[in-house]
Amino acid sequence: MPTLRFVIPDMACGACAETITQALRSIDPIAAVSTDLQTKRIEIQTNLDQTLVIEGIQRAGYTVEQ
Ligand SMILES: [Cu+2]
Repeated sequence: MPTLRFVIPDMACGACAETITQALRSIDPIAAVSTDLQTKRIEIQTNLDQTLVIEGIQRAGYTVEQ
């Protein structure tokens, strides 16, 4: 699966990371999501289109930087 990488500046704690991970799993149940709170980076392995992934994160309430 392709890997998408973004920066999420507002991802401040584990609860944020969990909220975002759940939001992504709801649109792709087999997505592999890894987050790094230090660098605010997220890595998502998914076959979904990048636009859908960004929208999913934004719908969860977070800003996405590429
Ligand atoms: Cu948080």
